[in-house]
Amino acid sequence: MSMRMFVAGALLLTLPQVVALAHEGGAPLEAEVATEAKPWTSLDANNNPDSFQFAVVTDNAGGPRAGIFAEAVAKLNLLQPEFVMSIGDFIEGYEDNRESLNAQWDHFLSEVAGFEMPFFFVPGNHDNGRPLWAEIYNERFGVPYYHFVYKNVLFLCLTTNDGPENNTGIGQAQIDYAAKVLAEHPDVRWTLVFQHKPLWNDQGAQGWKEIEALLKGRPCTVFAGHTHNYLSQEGEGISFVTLATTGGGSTLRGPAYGEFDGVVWVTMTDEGPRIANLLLDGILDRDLRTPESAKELALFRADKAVVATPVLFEGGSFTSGVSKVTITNPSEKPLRVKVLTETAPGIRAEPSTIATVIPGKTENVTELRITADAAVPLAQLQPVLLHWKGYYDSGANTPSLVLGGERRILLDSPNVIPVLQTAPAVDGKVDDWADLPFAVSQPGEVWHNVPAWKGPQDGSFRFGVARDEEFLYIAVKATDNEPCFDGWKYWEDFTMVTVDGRASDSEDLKEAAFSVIAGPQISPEQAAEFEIGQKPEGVKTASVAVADGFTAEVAIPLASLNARQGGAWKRVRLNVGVSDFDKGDARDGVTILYWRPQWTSGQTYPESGVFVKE
Ligand SMILES: [Ca+2]
Ligand SMILES: [Ca+2]
Ligand SMILES: [Ca+2]
Ligand SMILES: [Ca+2]
Ligand SMILES: [Zn+2]
Repeated sequence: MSMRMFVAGALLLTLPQVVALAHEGGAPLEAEVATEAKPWTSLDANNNPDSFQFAVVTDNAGGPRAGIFAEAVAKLNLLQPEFVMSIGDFIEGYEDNRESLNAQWDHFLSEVAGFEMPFFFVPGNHDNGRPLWAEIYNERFGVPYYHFVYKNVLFLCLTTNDGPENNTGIGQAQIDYAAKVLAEHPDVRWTLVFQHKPLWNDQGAQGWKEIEALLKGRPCTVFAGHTHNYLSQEGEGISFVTLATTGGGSTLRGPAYGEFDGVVWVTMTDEGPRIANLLLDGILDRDLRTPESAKELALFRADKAVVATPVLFEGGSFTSGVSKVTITNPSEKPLRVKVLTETAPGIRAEPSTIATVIPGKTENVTELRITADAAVPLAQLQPVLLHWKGYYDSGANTPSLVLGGERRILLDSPNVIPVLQTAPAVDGKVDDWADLPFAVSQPGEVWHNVPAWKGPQDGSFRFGVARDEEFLYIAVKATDNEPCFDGWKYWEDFTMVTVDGRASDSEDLKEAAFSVIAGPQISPEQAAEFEIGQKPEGVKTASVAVADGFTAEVAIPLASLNARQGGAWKRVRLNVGVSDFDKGDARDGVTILYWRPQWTSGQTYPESGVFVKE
């Protein structure tokens, strides 16, 4: 493709340079920028006039789903191909009287009439697979096979129900026709064949070997359908593409199974066709989100939709308690909701599931009784998980609006801090700790990138809390399938201990709380960038990498608690988090596993993570 470049005003350097580029016959791409550096990579627009774009729609029969083909028409009009091809099975057929067949065609053609560009018919077995059907098809569309040429590309449209009595196959007259057409167009740059059945996968198909022999040796792509099952194949130097559905019967298990409603977008280039599969669900018009629809959805805050109170108990071990689960529907529309409870072994929730429809602007309250088969020490308790899904069901061909999330019911009680005779060395190694009793295999909150945490085998941790007369000590052992300590900023593994040293809940938490970060590769500068609040003088941290994760120790001077609590400290609230970064998680951001919900989150409660002196 040759191009001409026009440079206007190049000698008048005081004027902005005007650059215009044009393909022969194409419109010039004009731009004005005075600088030598340009805010573009090229002015050579991708507009080869020999290239063109068309779409292909596929099966609409065999248990058709109403409205899908009409949806494809509307969505192709958004994309504006030059024309639309097809591979047949337009109507369900399978009637033996003219009247009902004609009624089916009238309905289908009323949908086709919506196309803003030409549409080319190719018959399928539902359209012309019996003599009467073929008769009606030919009355409406003239011929069952034909060809045309566009920009030196041959389009050959065949019928695969051309055997005796319109059974499967390609008859001699059609083979002769194809031979003649192909002979008359020896030098086209590409041959595109459209036919209903993928006869190349059918060894016994009458006439196909002859067609294949005619196509062999020329650049050629054959499109078919019929199986409702997408498959891309190569053979005999020919490309074969079998398409899925555009409304035809399908269980729609998705692209991996070749089952989806879609259209094919073909760009014919100098190098051959470039084929893109577009799922109908992936073609959305500009009004997919408007202020009105955004406002409607904003009512539904995932962290407010399902709320559960913590189960608080005294005495260090848990036997049973009740959480109040409130599901709120802020919309006028009914909310269909399902909640599934997940408990640790030995713990039961009753009811174990909630499934209900909540009328508009109301809430549903369920009392969930949580029971341990045998008393469980606090340090070993894991939260009860509520996995919920909410659905606002909508009209034809629009999927329900599906909302979902997780809520965690914390089982919590104040902890008494053990006193040490010998202080641990704050060196990051935890071999000087007899035990790290707090086991966090199910976090109280998974923060930010929730799906990146795949469960305890991905990341879990244990921690211990102890004191002597001078310091409060916290030791953490993180276990991780993929330790990462060479990251940038928070893209690596570390622990974060948050301390609330207030005497009572009435003081401002924001002013009183602080966090301490420790990790094998976290520098003091990096920690300082992410730590919150005013860290007191004399805090010590250390962390080392171990084979399956890392360990860390933090020491908080008790003097800082005394200063806050007027002389003799009595209690402190703690939260321990572990950032588990794994290389594959980067796409969706950082994940921090917290023992208790963050104190700034909507799921926190005043009694979370309370440790008392005695
Ligand atoms: Ca140590
Ligand atoms: Ca992960
Ligand atoms: Ca991990
Ligand atoms: Ca990791
Ligand atoms: Zn078919």
